[in-house]
Amino acid sequence: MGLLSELKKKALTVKEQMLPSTEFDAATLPWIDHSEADIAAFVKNFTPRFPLTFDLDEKLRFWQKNGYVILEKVIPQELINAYWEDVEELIEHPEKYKLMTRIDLPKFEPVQERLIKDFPKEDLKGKYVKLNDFHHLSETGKNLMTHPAIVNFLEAIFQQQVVVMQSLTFMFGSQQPTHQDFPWVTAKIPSHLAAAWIPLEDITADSGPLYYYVGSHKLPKFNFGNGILSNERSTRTPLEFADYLDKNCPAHGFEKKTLLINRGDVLIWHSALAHGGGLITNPDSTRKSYVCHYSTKKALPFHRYNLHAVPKEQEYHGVVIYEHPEFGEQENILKAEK
Ligand SMILES: O=C(O)CCC(=O)C(=O)O
Repeated sequence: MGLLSELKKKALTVKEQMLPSTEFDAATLPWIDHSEADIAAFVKNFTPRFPLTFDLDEKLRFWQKNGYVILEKVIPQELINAYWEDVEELIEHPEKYKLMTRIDLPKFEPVQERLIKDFPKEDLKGKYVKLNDFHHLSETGKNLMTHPAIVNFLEAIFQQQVVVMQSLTFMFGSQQPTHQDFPWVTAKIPSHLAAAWIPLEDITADSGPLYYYVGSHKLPKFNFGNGILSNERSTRTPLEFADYLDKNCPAHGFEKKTLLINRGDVLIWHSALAHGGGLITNPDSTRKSYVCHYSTKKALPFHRYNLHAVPKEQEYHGVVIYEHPEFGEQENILKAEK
């Protein structure tokens, strides 16, 4: 490390220790997170981009109180089938595609994240596989993550142009410890973040379903030793964070719920909703799912793989998706059917 960056790091460390952040910045908070948010007035004046397929007033009230919404039967089955066909093509022919993939198995340590072609093919169909940002290759993935029902809801809560931040595709449950997304999945404005959990099959209780604590977006924020975001200067670990959430959510009366939704439904959750992946109790039970994180143009004016370059923009259903900064030649290599 050069002298200048070392000095910078020291100054930041001191600043964060003296004055650690304890909350999101009120000046950039989405309107609905303000205690005085007037949902009735908002709905009266809001023009959704697409015809509404759910009761916006009811869903916004539910979101404000609970930190999530479930939109039922909004995604067409054909769109889900077409996306899964792309996933199968990828897994059958990994040598053709440039995609970073993570497999959390000890045998792949210390490099558990690699180009998909660098894993043995048989492991790609097993557990602990996370396909990172497959939407870059799959145009259907882009159409699915920007389905009009999702866009209508995100534009209502953010009141700004929505931007895709990342996506994860799973074949099996993640069994991830409890966490909130904002300390990790950071844009310039950490409160400008929401995620959609799109089941690609009906979800069963034995497959390690997602769980979440209802209302936990209002929990006082965890201090990583240097504020509410986790970074290389933090002195507290992800496991301490999980422990804080698992103890304090029940203590605040936030009920733990399991997400048993079906193909066609979608869960959208708040940046600070505590959630995790449940235990897989039947090792054969798959849990095919597509998890997409979104921010706003203001908070994420760059691709998160290259914070300094001006990104190439694409637009799907009004949502900005930045082209992959390194693998641009493979963008949309799997075309959506016309
Ligand atoms: O789907 C899961 O099990 C976990 C996904 C998740 O927690 C996340 O993407 O933040």
